[in-house]
Amino acid sequence: MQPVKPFFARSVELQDPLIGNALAGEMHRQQNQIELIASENIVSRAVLDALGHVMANKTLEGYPGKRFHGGAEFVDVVEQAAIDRACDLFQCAYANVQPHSGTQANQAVFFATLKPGDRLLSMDLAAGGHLSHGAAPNLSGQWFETFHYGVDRDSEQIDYQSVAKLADENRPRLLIAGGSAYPREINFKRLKEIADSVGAIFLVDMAHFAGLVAAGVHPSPVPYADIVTCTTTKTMRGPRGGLILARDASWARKLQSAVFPGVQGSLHTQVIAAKAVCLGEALSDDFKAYGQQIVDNARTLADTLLGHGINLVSGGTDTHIVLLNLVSKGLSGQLVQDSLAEANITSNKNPVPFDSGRPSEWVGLRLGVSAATTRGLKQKEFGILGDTIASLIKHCSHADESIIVDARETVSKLCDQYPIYP
Ligand code: DSN
Repeated sequence: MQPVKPFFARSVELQDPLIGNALAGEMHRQQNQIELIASENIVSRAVLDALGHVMANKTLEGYPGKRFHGGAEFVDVVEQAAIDRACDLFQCAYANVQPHSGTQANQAVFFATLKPGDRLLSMDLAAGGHLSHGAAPNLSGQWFETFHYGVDRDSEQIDYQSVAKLADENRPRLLIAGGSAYPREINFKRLKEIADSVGAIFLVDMAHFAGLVAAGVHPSPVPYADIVTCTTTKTMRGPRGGLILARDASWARKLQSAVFPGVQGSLHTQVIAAKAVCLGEALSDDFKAYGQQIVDNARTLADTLLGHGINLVSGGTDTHIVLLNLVSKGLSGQLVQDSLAEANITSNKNPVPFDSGRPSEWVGLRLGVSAATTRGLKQKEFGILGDTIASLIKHCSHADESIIVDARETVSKLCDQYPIYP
């Protein structure tokens, strides 16, 4: 017998030091900073095992039991488990676990439900919407005639009357709810009524809050929406990828062929395995407790920042997202993002409702608590983080190096106290 070739045994560190060092650097970065980007999370070792598995070698097209290539028996087990777990978790009759991302899940829904030139109505980007919901630079904005609804100027929450008016005036074929930076619960029942009143299909993109729905700490859109999409990252705490769900099977045939062969080819087999693991984790009681802790932590962070006189879009949060409006401080989101980064807290600048500037001029900062909650931080630690963030914001107007030194020490202690990955 020939010995196994070094090709099959050499680690990436030995095989490719440039990439190996960057991977090690990324591990160190994640271990030693507090992640507050709302679309990120820290996955389990089991999810990482699946992502790095030889299942990645397998090429397959089609669906379990109906493949175009041989050797599908183990991937079929994995994909069917992912489908069954998704249906169980979200109480729906249909699940497609193949979309490579949330945007591709949305594209498949568009392919199944719309023709080029059809109208869609969705939340605008500054109000918290998403690029793939008809934003001008996105394919969806170029191929469909898009109308946007926003939020009420006072409450900064969805203005349902204006959605109804826009729907009535423009008669969209598709009404979309959900986005990337809306911190409040959405009234799915009201939006379904609006969609029905104009004969529109109702899509909810729950990419950000899917994990909260899974944990039972946020209302589910599944009973109201015709189709639901989400990612398995963010609050779901799984691999990068998308899901399409529907409470009944009426769209199943069109959605199946819209994903494959409509907008995708071979499935990412190892990602499907990781999705199955993450969906299994999300069915556990531990995940329910995790979801509740996310909501508790986000409220603590919001209350702490409000206590420091920092304005929050909509005045608070019902989800994992806390969106700061820095306009009264005379600061840009970029400046505050950079200040937090100096203390090893990672965040992102964001538009706030009615923000019309370029990204460098946006006056919002989006914070999300899911990843730090995965580390184990609870309300007490989020109170400390809120105080630290408030002092870093102060540092932006009144530079004081001791603030950075103190904040770095606080973050370092939290990271040591709540380590990730041995
Ligand atoms: N839409 C981006 C975000 O929310 O950060 C990526 O999912």
